[in-house]
Amino acid sequence: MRCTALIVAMLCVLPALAQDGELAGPIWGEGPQDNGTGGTKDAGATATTAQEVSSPLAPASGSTLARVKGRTSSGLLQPDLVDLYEISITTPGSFLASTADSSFDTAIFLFRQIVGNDGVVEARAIAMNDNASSSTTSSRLTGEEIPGLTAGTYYIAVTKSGAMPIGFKTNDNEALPMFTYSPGSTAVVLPTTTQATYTHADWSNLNGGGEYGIQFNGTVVTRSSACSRAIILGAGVYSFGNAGTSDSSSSRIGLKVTCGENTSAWIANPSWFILGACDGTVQISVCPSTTNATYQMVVYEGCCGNLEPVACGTLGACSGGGTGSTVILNQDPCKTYYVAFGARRVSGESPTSGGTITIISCTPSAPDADINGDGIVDGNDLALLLSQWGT
Ligand SMILES: [Ca+2]
Ligand SMILES: [Ca+2]
Ligand SMILES: [Ca+2]
Repeated sequence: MRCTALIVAMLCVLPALAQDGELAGPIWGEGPQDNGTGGTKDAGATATTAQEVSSPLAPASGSTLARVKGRTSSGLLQPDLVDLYEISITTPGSFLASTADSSFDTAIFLFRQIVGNDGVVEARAIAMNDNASSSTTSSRLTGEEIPGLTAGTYYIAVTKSGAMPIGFKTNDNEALPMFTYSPGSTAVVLPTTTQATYTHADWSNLNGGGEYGIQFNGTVVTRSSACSRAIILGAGVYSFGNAGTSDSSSSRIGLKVTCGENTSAWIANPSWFILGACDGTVQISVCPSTTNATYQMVVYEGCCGNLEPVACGTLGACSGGGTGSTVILNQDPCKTYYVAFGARRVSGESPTSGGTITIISCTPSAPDADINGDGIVDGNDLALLLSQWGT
C-alpha cells in the first residue's frame, strides 16, 4: 500500500492504535481492545506520557469514573512495566483507588500534577500503597488517609510491588527515591517533606505485571476539548454531554474563513476526535438533543497545530429535532483525520446541548477504473470494459 502519508502522520506523535468504544466512562480501558474502552493503547511511565482519562464526549462537569482496566507485562519487544493515568479527583474526601481485582501483586502511587512555567507537566509524590492489608497483595489508597488531599489533577501509577519512582530536586541532582517503603508493606506511605519536592523522572526495580483493574471513587472522566487530547472514534453511535457550554474567542473555529460561509458564524469551544482508520467512504453526523440547538463540524488532515481543513459539514434537520451536520468523506487509510464539532453560533446566545455522533464507516470504495491493473486508467481499460459489455 502506498502509505507515504503514514510517515508524516507518525511524526505527529499520535495516540497509538485506532479503537472504538463508549468512552465517557464509567469504565475506562487502557486499550486497544478486550479490556474496556477509552484509552489509546499503552499508558506511559511519566507525566508527559501518562494516559489522560478524558473524553470529548463527557459532560462539562465530567462523568463518573468507576474503574480503569489495563495491563502491564515484560514483553520482549516493548516492556510495559508501569502504567500512569492522569485522573481528576473531584471529591477528595471520598477518593478511593483500589486494585482488588488484579492478577498480580500490585503497588500504586499517587502523584500531584504540577504545570511548570514552560507549560510542561510534572509529577510530585503524594502517597503510595503496596498491600491494602496483611491478607492481600492488592493496593488501596483513600482520601481519608492522605492529609490535605485537594480536588485537582493527579497521576496514578500501577506497577508490580517493589518498583520505585525516582525523581530529582533540581536538574543537577542525581535521581532519588520519591517514597520509602519495603515490598509487602501495608502502610499508606507518604513522601518525606524533601521527597515531596522531587520531580518524577523515572522508575527503578520494575519487574513484570499482568492484568489489573483499579476501582475508583471521587474521580471523573473529564471533558477534553483540546485537539491534542482527541480520542479515536471508529464506526458507531456515541452520546456526548453538554458540548459548547463555553465560548472563548481563542478556541473558536471561524466558519467564514474555514468553510467559506457568508456569515461570520463560528463553532464555539470545539471538541475533537480522530477518525478511526478506514479504507472507503465514511459518513459522520453530529446531532444535538435540544431542538433549538445547531451543531457544526469541520474535518481536518494533519496533526494538531498544523491542520488543513478538508471538509465542512452540511447542515440539516436531525430526526430527533435540532439542526445537525453531516460530512461524507472518501477516507484515505494512510491519512489522519481530526474532526472538530460544537455549537454553531452567530452570536453569543446559541443554546448548548448534549447530542449524538454517528459514524457509518468503511463503505467499500467504488470499483477501480484501472481494470487491467497497470497503474494507468486509459483506453486499454475502456477496451477491456467494452469487451465485457453485455456478456
Ligand atoms: Ca500498559
Ligand atoms: Ca505502560
Ligand atoms: Ca502489593
